[in-house]
Amino acid sequence: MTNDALTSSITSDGSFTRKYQTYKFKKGKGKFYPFVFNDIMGLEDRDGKGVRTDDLILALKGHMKDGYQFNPSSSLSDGDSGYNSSQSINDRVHVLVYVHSANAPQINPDVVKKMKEVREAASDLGIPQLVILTHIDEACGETQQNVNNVYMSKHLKKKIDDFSYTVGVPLNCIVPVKNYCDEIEINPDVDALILNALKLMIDFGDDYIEKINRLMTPQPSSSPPPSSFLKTPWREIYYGKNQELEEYMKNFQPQSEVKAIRVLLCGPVGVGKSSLINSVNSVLQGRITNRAPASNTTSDQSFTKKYKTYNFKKDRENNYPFVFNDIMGLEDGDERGIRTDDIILALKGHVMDGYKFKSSSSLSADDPDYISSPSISDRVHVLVYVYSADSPQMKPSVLQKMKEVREEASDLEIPQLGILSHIDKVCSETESDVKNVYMSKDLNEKMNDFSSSLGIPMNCILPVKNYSHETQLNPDIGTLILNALKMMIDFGDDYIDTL
Ligand SMILES: Nc1nc2c(ncn2[C@@H]2O[C@H](COP(=O)(O)OP(=O)(O)OP(=O)(O)O)[C@@H](O)[C@H]2O)c(=O)[nH]1
Ligand SMILES: [Mg+2]
Repeated sequence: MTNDALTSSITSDGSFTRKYQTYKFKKGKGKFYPFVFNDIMGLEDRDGKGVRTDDLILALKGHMKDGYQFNPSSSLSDGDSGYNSSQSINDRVHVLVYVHSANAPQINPDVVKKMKEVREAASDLGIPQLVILTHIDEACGETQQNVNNVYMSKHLKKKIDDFSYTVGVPLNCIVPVKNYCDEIEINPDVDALILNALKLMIDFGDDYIEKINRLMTPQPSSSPPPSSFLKTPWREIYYGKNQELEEYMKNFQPQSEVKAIRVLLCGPVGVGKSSLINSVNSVLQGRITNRAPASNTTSDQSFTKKYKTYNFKKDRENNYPFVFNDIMGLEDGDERGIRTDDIILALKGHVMDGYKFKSSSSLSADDPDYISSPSISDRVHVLVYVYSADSPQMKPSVLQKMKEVREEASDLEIPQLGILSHIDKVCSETESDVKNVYMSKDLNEKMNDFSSSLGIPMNCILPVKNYSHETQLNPDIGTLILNALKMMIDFGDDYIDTL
């Protein structure tokens, strides 16, 4: 016979147990059973008396330190010495047992309410729950005589049914016991009931721990997710031939006497227009450069505000015979971002280098930045729509603006192509190696969407990764940039030949 947990023989409506206490059970010398019981203060009717439900819930979650002294008028809080803020699975409760006396009158509604609150929290946490109905020996004469009569007592059956109904615990989770109280000898029948209840508790707890562990360890999925990766690329591209492309750029001469092929970049805010200019320059200079200011902040307002021409140094004296024009980004809504009529003026060569765009009004013919009689060189020879593979679907108003520009450019017969940037952001395969660009189904889909929304043929859409965080050149990024650049200048060259 043992008496580790202090019990009270006085019948009172105030709880005798005041502390949160963990009890271990000795198995042998220096050994313990792998289960512990936690005793707490009892639930009482009325607020400010007995254990608080929020304290009970904190205990369920493992926040209550062993030895914590309950305070019925205020709950344990983060920062208290009794609060365990770094609780582990071991500190959590793995089985919640409601103990109720078969000899007690109907449970007080306030206590029922508190029990339900705890039950709800425990259910949310997935903690298995069962009920131990004690004092079965006092339920009726038959059980008092012999606890083996427990499942024959109608009175006890009714008690169990009532309790199940009131608290909402299924009947098969309610087990009757008789605790040792006045005995000095152990009784095998009493033991059988206790052991039966104990078995249920540890089995429930074990199932719960297994469930938590299962949830915490990633399970290998039985069938692999559908692959978004193709076995063979859908478009051929030759890597490792940058030198040939660089040579091509060096030897390139426009077919007509136009000084430089003018490439205009347009597209929504933050898609990488300025970065594309920097990336082209980096590839041509053989080192990372940053001439066109690009913005690293995510904003819905364009960072670039001016019409700016960028040329690229070929050697000490000469520039390459092509220039890029950076402009303000297109924004969602009216009077926001660059105006489409300003882009159209730029296409026709009316916009002076350095002009600062205004969202509220277009460049007018009497403005000093207006070129009234543009030369062929002032005009745009290739229009490039830049879009990010990392962006969601284009906003309808932005798409509408792009379409307006496209219509005008088509009227002017300016060749157009699309550049899809941020390909490294589409999937882990392109992030780790841009050479995978034509094997990603997602990217293929993005390029198709881009093509169909603007009506640009797929073979005029090229993917790139701009230099963004890199401090060194990467030949494969270079290949994509050089391929895009070659298409731009070839298209431009074809166009100026017709002028
Ligand atoms: N990872 C990655 N980042 C990129 C890429 N292209 C651009 N960026 C980043 O995207 C951000 C915006 O790039 P910008 O070049 O400023 O974009 P923009 O189109 O000029 O933007 P506005 O001038 O504001 O209209 C910057 O932080 C760039 O470093 C790319 O291909 N991959
Ligand atoms: Mg910009």
